[in-house]
Amino acid sequence: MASWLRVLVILACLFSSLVECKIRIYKFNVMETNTTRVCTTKPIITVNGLFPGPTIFANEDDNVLVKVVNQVQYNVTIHWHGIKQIRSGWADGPAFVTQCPIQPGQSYVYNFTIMDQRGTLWWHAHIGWLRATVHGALVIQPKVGFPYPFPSPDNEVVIILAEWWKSDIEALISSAMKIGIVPQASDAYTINGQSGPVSYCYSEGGFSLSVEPGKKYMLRIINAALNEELFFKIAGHNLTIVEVDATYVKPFKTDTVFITPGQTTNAILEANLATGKYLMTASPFMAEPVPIDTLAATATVHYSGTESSVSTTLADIPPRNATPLATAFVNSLKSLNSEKYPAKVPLKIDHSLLFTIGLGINPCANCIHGTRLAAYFNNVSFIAPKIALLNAHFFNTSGVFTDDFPGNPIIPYNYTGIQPKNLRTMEGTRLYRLAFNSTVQLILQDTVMITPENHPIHLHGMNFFVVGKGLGNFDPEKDPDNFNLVDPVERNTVGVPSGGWVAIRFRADNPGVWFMHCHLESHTIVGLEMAFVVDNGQGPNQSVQPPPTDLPSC
Ligand SMILES: *[C@@H]1O[C@H](CO)[C@@H](O)[C@H](O)[C@H]1NC(C)=O
Ligand SMILES: *[C@@H]1O[C@H](CO)[C@@H](O)[C@H](O)[C@H]1NC(C)=O
Ligand SMILES: *[C@@H]1O[C@H](CO)[C@@H](O)[C@H](O)[C@H]1NC(C)=O
Ligand SMILES: *[C@@H]1O[C@H](CO)[C@@H](O)[C@H](O)[C@H]1NC(C)=O
Ligand SMILES: *[C@@H]1O[C@H](CO)[C@@H](O)[C@H](O)[C@H]1NC(C)=O
Ligand SMILES: *[C@@H]1O[C@H](CO)[C@@H](O)[C@H](O)[C@H]1NC(C)=O
Ligand SMILES: *[C@@H]1O[C@H](CO)[C@@H](O)[C@H](O)[C@H]1NC(C)=O
Ligand SMILES: *[C@@H]1O[C@H](CO)[C@@H](O)[C@H](O)[C@H]1NC(C)=O
Ligand SMILES: *[C@@H]1O[C@H](CO)[C@@H](O)[C@H](O)[C@H]1NC(C)=O
Ligand SMILES: [Cu+2]
Repeated sequence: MASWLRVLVILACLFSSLVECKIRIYKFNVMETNTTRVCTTKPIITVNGLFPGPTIFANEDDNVLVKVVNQVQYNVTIHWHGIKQIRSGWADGPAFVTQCPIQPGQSYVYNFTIMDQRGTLWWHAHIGWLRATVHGALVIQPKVGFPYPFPSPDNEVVIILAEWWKSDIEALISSAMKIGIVPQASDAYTINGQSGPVSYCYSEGGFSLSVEPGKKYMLRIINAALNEELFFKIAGHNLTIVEVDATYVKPFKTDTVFITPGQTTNAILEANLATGKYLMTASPFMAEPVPIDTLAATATVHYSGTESSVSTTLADIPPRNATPLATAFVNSLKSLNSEKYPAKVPLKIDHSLLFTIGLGINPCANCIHGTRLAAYFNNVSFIAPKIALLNAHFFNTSGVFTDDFPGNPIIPYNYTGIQPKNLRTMEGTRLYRLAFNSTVQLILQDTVMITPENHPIHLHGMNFFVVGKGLGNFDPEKDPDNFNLVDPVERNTVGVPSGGWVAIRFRADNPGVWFMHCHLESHTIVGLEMAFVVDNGQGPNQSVQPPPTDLPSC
């Protein structure tokens, strides 16, 4: 873009309360940065030297242009998590799915327009485990003239929850993969980049949120952790949940937020006490008890005028396996489903699919145990291609993927019964093809292969409605009777309960190639991924745009 135009746009944006800002321009330098905030002084990879990275602010309908400049030794891509990318799949970001990586020294302008969504989303690297430190918030304000459908808060605050490793994470993951072992767990959790004053990982006191008595704060909470579902709470306060994954929900009060990696939650904090300091915590959830300490990241809500000597009111940290707490939170989520924001749940279904989810074990000649973990949808462990799937789809390049992904398990069995003897999986780059505007019901069924686990599954390119869930095996005769087709929550990432299932529905109204994967990186990296290919409809308005000229090549 010409520099005079840039200046003009920036000026317009400065007065965005008067003039609606149509174009948002950002520059992301991906760089090595020294940090002393958490635990160690090792260099980390950041955007613009910040951890968490910069917040992108936009309005619904804005065109967002982010020039990403790769100044590090690693290949980089950035994903705009939850942005629907209507016809602009080239800007979605997952490496080898919608683009080749931005190689060291190269740059790429992500160009997308935010349509028909508003709220909190986020962005993160979508290659290797770089997203551990390369992530930030994406705040979408509603269009002018469309106020929030709840009382406006006095202030808004981004709260990013993450995981921290003391050692170099890219080195750790590549050596673990080479010899087929599970990469070591993180050393700490963080709230806005700091772990809080915990003994095992010193960081300068932790994040502090200053509040004034009587005021309302909207917390835009993001779970950017790599491998942990989290509980979030503030001592002495209830929170009112008003939105998840940039869709409005029927407001409800809770003292504990449950949030999986990939999800976002807007919660109103009423500073309804006169004074004091209150602990904010982020602590892990794991349905199956595991022998790991419940370490929590801590921060503080600090009422103005409170002496620093006043002691902090502590929060009860939920036990790691507090499944009822997680379930109660999830069960409270319902779409707002108002006249202005109707829940457009597909009622007629064109594709009725069931994907099993689980972990298996495959032989591996170079691995120390002679085997490695593999993860799958329907027994297929995803193998990344050498060129991007969207490229192959757009240019009809054969030999990159097949479109024969099984819509249902090839060999049905009792998924949550006794563990099968054969733990092998198939490998492949298989996609599931959908006609433009066709409708899908997808049952995501956990299995007990190796161990049942809660998997947060994320779909790119389209939101879905969570119409049902249950424990054990999905029963196609009885379970649909209990589906909520009126006001189910709409989102982009859903936790599949450990040893159970969820049912989602969506309309394939966005042409392109859309990745679907577990948002636990330890599962993603061993193949818990697949993609839908949504064909073009009629004419340019229902077709993938041509690729931008600066799209990286492999
Ligand atoms: C980071 O710190 C190391 C050691 O103090 C120093 O050699 C290096 O130049 C620093 N890097 C940056 C990018 O500031
Ligand atoms: C962004 O994409 C739109 C739609 O393809 C295009 O019209 C516009 O020129 C692009 N902007 C830039 C700066 O390339
Ligand atoms: C939070 O909500 C619960 C349930 O409605 C209520 O029992 C509790 O007193 C509330 N706590 C605060 C601090 O408002
Ligand atoms: C790919 O194939 C489709 C369907 O046959 C055709 O409409 C399209 O023009 C082809 N695209 C290219 C780039 O050749
Ligand atoms: C599946 O296995 C579980 C656990 O052994 C058992 O309770 C259940 O009845 C089995 N379901 C079917 C359909 O056989
Ligand atoms: C998965 O695929 C492997 C390899 O083809 C096969 O041996 C195994 O039986 C399959 N498992 C299931 C549950 O279908
Ligand atoms: C998609 O299908 C629905 C239901 O048949 C229809 O109402 C809608 O107009 C279609 N959308 C497009 C873009 O064709
Ligand atoms: C395509 O979409 C644009 C913008 O929404 C609209 O103005 C135009 O009429 C549409 N064209 C067709 C052929 O539907
Ligand atoms: C980056 O990606 C390119 C294209 O796939 C590949 O050839 C290259 O080896 C990768 N470089 C690094 C540093 O991983
Ligand atoms: Cu994901």
